[in-house]
Amino acid sequence: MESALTARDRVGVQDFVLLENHTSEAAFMENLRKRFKENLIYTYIGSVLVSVNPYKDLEIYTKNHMERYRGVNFYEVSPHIYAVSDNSYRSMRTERKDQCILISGESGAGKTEASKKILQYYAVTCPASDQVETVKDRLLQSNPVLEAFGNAKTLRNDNSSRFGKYMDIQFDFKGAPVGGHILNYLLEKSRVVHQNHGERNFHIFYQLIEGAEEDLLRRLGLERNPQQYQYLVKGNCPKVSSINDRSDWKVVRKALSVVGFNEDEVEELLNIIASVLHLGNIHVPVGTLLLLHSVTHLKSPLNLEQAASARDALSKAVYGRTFTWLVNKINVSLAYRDETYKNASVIGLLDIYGFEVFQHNSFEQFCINYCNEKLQQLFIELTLKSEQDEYEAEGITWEPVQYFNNKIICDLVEEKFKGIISILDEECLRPGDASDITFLEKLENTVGGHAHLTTHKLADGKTRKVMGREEFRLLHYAGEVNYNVNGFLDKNNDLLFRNLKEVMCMSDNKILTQCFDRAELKDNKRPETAATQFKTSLAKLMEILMSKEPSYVRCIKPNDAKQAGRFDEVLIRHQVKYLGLMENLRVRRAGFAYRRHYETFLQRYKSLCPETWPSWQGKLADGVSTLVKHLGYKPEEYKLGRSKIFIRFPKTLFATEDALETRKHSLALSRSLPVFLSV
Ligand code: AD9
Ligand code: MG
Repeated sequence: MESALTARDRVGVQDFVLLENHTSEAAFMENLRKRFKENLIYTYIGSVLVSVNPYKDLEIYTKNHMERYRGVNFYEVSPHIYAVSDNSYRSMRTERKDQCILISGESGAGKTEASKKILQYYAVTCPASDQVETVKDRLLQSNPVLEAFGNAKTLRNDNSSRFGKYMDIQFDFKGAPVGGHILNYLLEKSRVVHQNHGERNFHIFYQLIEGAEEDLLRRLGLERNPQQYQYLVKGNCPKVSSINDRSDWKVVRKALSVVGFNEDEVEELLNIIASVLHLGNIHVPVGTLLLLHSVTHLKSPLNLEQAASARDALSKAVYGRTFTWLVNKINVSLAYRDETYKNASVIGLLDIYGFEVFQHNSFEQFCINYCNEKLQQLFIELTLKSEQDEYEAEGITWEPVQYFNNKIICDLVEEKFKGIISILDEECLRPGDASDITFLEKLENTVGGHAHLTTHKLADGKTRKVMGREEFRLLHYAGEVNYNVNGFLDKNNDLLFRNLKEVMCMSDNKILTQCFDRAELKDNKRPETAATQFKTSLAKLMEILMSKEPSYVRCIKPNDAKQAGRFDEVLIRHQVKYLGLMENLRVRRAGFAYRRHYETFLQRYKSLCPETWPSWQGKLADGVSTLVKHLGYKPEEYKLGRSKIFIRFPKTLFATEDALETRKHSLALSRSLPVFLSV
């Protein structure tokens, strides 16, 4: 049998707090690298799960694996997304407290995959009844539907989420999933009408064209060739090697039925998708479609460019609203119906679009990266807070660790009056000569001196050559991004000609009439800008998350080539830095590396002390105290809290583990390897 020590040499430690040289970034990286090479993509920092995208299918998500993690303590098995799932589930059940699992990391790091694994874990391992089976299916099948309409190939990720998603899974008192609810955040609508080189439109367009039966295509007036459609040729990338649009179509088509769409509804939905494509080809005379009708019947005459932009605005509005309608429709199908379930417990799953930087970054990247700042801020506040709370609850003194707090960047973006969003809104509402450039000028004048913002103008009036005249640069927690202001005002205003809205309201497509409500026409109030709506919805999301007990999955992208087996040191070290993993580790270690409930600790090590073996009859705390004294723990090595023992150094625990191992060997027990050191 391989000894514990050599196993550690080969595959590293399963929890970074066990690293001997815990402040060294090199040791951290080495551990991550060792494990990655062995296909061990998961490692803990205490209870935080660090996950490195393997870019290949690993045999670690089978039903057997799920069983292995079911009802088992976090530390008794090797790190896994299932361990986090199970831990949240058990906390929800035993402590009756709502949970949330926050998955973060940059674009392509594996957030969406992680969230799917969690959902699958619950679907398979949680108790069920007949009715519950339908709910489980619907929960699972909502994914392919939303991904078809809300994900797309970008340069960073072939299946990139272009909307933010927060999903509540509701459980009844028996622990069976009984319902769900999805909140969606700001879809990147601009993709409908334009894609950068090497990128695609949303998957559904290609799936429909490649996969639909001849009949259906004919009814929709579509040809089986994406190149025919202006909205699909901008990125010059109709095919992606990792994607099979035709088989995906089948999956999505089936999923639509599972989540409760009847044939008519599917047809109406696809009609809208087809109409958007036709709209993009507006110069082609296909007079029968209602959507075209609307553009050609605009009352005010428009020049060519204006007409194209009005058409694109309509396409974006139609697609965006249909997406929201789709989420609502899924929510109706996921809503639990039984009144007795009113007091359901909840596990929330957050899977947003990850931080992204391209050559050209616009309003969409600004919103996406702002959202990531907010999530990072939450992580900082809650990891510090929960650690502090635990020491407090257990009556243990705490030594704080310094973090880089990205609140300063969040404030820069969202502060009232002098935040970037406020300044942008001001320009959007200002009549007269307001433009993207005047917005940039205002930004320079108001926050030009901010440590996290730069423009091409220098304080001495000279200009900065490396930056474009239309750009501002934000120094985000995850790195620098240059944003081009072109289009910021239009995208933030997100306005649609009134005539177009009117025509939409008259449509005989039932989905469209739900998307474009007549009441909206009467309302002359200016709608809130896109950025402000986003800011408000993010603030609400933070409140929701704060009210729950959080678990974290920190996803890391190993390389930019989307390749298996490639561990790019520079890229990964950068992520380790900005995700604050070293600080996270330091916080964990500044106080006590380990904490265990008295009962767990005693149960595991009682055989090492004659007074606690085979069982301890007195108070648990006294038993633990007797045990550690017998083991020779020095007073500075541990503290006894109200319900847990806190151990300062990993080596103390290692020694105890070694003692247990020696005893096991001497008893020639063939039981499994020690839990804390197993991989
Ligand atoms: V984005 O911010 O939405 O652009 P994500 O969601 O972080 O991004 P995603 O989960 O979509 O990334 O992962 C990207 C790709 O990496 C997937 O399509 C898989 O091909 C691959 N991946 C990610 N996680 C795993 C995994 N656990 N096992 C195998 C994985 N492949
Ligand atoms: Mg994603």
